[in-house]
Amino acid sequence: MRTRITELLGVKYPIIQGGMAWVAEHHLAAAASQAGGLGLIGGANAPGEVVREEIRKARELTDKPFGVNVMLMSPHADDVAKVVVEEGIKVVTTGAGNPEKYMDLWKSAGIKVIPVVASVALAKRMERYGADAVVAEGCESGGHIGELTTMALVPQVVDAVEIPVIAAGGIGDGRGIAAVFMLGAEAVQIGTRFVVSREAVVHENYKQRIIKAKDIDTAVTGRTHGHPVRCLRNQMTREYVKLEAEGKSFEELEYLTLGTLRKAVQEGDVAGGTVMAGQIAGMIAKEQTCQEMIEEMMAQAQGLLGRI
Ligand code: TUI
Repeated sequence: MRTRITELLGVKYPIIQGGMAWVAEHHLAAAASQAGGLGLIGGANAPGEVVREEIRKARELTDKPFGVNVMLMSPHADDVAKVVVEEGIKVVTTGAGNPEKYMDLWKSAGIKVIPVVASVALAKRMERYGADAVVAEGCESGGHIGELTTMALVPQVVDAVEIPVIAAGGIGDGRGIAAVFMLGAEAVQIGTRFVVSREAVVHENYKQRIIKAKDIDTAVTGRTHGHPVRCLRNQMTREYVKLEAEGKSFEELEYLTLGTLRKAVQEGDVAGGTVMAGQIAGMIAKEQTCQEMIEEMMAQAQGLLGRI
């Protein structure tokens, strides 16, 4: 399955592993790239030097291309933006904001820039600023989300821009890949399923919570402050909803969320921690290697698309 995205990125398969905070570190990024997709290191809230180390460690594990996701709400975003240039990273994705102020720096360094967008307006703006592609991410995703579903967002973004569109949100198997190709996407970005990959250095409790999740087990916190985050329902989300109703400030609530994501991913506190996951968590039944996942999904997608 060759598309403009496989050509642009120089990858075998049109699958990008999401640059998830705390989860997308060098082991996962290297494994996803090694398996023929595009792995991403998630910059999240990490300082530039930590991201530099992650890049160097990933390079020891693979000679395939991988990228870095720059989380624009991070206080270290300016530093991370420079580190990716200094380290010769070829692909950058961005999330949770508008990356305009970094576009010139990255484009002049020859970096392929792929902003994650949740609206047609931002997609068009990013194209004008020289983006090479966009990820259109629907609100089925885990983590920080926009308003529209993947089904509604992807075809509208495809119609609005000339650059290739990568679909994200609610995709967990080959059926989802085939479906978004029908909507005009030329690749997919997948997060939640890769959390449960063998290579993801994520606490076993977190992986098991995703494996045991049912379709209706995610909740969205933070809607009142305009920063909605999807995660699995637990003691933390109940507490958050309570504090949100009491009118606590965005800063207080944001602090609660970010600190507790690390607690869930690294310490396995899946009750008091934030267990970010998308709506397809209910479809994930077992841990597999990145290679097993990618090959299974591609075979299923190709079978379906071949029939049409
Ligand atoms: O960024 C993500 N997902 C994330 S980031 C993250 S770390 C975090 N944790 C807690 C609170 C906040 C952040 C966890 N998950 N996905 C990409 C994405 N970007 N989804 C939606 C957007 C988005 C939304 C609005 C991008 C731009 C935007 O508007 C920007 C503008 O200025 O118009």
